[in-house]
Amino acid sequence: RELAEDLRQAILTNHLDLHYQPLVRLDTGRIESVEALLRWDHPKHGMVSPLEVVAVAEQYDLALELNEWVIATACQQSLVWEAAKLPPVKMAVNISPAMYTKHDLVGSVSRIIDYYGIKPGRLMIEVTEDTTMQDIESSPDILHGLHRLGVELALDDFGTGYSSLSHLKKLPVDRLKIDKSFVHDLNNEPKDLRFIRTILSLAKSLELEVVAEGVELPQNLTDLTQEGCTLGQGYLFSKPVDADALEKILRDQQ
Ligand code: G
Ligand code: G
Ligand code: MN
Ligand code: NA
Repeated sequence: RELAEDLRQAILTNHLDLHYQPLVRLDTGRIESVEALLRWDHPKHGMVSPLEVVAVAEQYDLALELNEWVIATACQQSLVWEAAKLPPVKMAVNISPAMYTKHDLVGSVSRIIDYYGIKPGRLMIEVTEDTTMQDIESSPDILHGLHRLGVELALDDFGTGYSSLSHLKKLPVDRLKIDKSFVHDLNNEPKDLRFIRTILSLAKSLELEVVAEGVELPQNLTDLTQEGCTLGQGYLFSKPVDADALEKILRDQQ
């Protein structure tokens, strides 16, 4: 509860931070987009895991404030990079379950992109497969609503949830992000390799892009490329870094 009060203050006073991790094209190594990841350096407790921050926000009715802070801050950063004439990259943000199920996500995103005047196509919303299942009835409407705004959609942690093919077919998402648990041991786990093959062929038939998360080893890159995966994210390319460090990475790529 004390942490919740601190979090409320941190949101209000802008004492949270976003780090950014590149998603790269596996063939060229060029950055295609960046994912914004929440960081909270608590004055007393030090770094608080984003999972805990999200859990506290969900429990103490701060999900709306937190998610709006994340979306708005990511949009501002995207505009800063655009003004600095850096190579254009899409900005991906994570949405928490309560924002999806209890609040007007479409309304919030709409207001924020209007307010900042960011190109909607520059913004990518990530929701986990599980979150879309929690609100299985309204999911197609929410996602269609976001699509109508022009933002892109990614299904996060894909493969760890229980969504069915028929569920997936109803969701107007643009990309699937294969959970890192299937990627890291690809070379030694025939099951994971078969799983990834299945996802790639499913994605092809549904005309979705696929991102492999948790690419850590050169061998992962080799395996994924061989299987025809085109986008990846992971420590092999870069860990999540602060805005200045990411700006430098983008600049070096010009
Ligand atoms: O960045 P890190 O690997 O520590 O993130 C741990 C988890 O927290 C990941 O599952 C990530 O999706 C989630 N996470 C990070 N930032 C955010 C955020 O801004 N919003 C939400 N809802 N989840 C986040
Ligand atoms: O759940 P989501 O995919 O949003 O979580 C992203 C999280 O994964 C971030 O917290 C990030 O720090 C972490 N991450 C990113 N790349 C790697 C990686 O190569 N290996 C591992 N173990 N974690 C990673
Ligand atoms: Mn994510
Ligand atoms: Na993920």
